[in-house]
Amino acid sequence: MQERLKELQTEALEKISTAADLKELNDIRVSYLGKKGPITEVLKGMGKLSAEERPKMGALANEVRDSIAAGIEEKQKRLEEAAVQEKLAAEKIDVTLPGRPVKTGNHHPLTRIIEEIEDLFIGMGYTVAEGPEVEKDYYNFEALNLPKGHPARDMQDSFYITEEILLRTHTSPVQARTMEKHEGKGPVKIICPGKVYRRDNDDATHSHQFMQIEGLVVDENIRMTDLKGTLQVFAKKMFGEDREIRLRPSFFPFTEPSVEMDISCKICGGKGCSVCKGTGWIEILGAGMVHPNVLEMAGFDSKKYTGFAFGMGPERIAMLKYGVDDIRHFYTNDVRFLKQFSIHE
Ligand code: 2NL
Repeated sequence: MQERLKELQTEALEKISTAADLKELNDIRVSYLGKKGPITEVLKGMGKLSAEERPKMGALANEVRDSIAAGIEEKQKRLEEAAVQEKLAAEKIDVTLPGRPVKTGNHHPLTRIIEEIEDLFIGMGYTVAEGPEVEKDYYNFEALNLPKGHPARDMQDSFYITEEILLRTHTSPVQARTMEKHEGKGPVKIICPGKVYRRDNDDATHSHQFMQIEGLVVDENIRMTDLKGTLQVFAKKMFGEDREIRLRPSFFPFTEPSVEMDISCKICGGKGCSVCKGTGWIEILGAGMVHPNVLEMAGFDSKKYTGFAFGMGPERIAMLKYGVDDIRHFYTNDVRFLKQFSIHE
């Protein structure tokens, strides 16, 4: 019996020392120290021993069981420690490695131009006004001195939704609405950017949907010279202090008198080149003194109040400023085009 116990001890300790993981170790614990294990079996045969031998054998059995249990505990500690070390090694990170670059987007070139123009006018005391793209015929045409049957309505072939509702063909209705809300009391000083729509066939210089920015000032004693000075400041800030402007007579139904503004060509310095088509001047925008009918329809007394307005196309400004040759680039949104306007490296 004594030999059998010693044998079990050696056998168990041998197995413990070769156990590769915690599961294997637990199997050893169950098979040697469990209720149905060999030590318990041996102890069951103690009844056959003499009274003198019984306590000695009991003590030995306890000793064997304790040494196996201690062996298991010791091994368990080492396996757990090894598991922690392995995990630490596997999860090791090098905190000195450089970080991965964060990819950033950038503003659309038109957004940049529009915000630049907005900021410029905000600096002169204007506020930004916006309005609906789906507009009433009244605000898009009638309130702007374009009654039904006016020939200029054909010039701006429009997307009608019903007889009285259309996609706005310019941002002027925003200004008509703002003036009307003012209830005839000046001053009004606003800049209106937004999307507009016209029934055009798209090509290098036309798009059925494009952007417009208009400005409007209404107050007492507003004169043509206020318009000219404002446009001069705008042209120099936008295109360079060395630019000159000139105003040519023109026609718009909502302004009288009406003008178109040119800036001196930067490419040739006024001598004439392909960009300015040999004239030395490049057309930038249209403007004029607000027509008395437009003021009256919005509730202003046109004997007391006068105003100026101007309108321009951000696409055209962006094309001139950045040398873009096709308006469709702004709307196809090829990233190879858009990336060139990134302010990041
Ligand atoms: C152009 C010309 C222009 C206006 C827009 C305007 C608005 C009101 C009253 C009077 Cl509410 N005028 N807007 C005036 C003159 C020209 O735009 O070539 N735009 C791209």
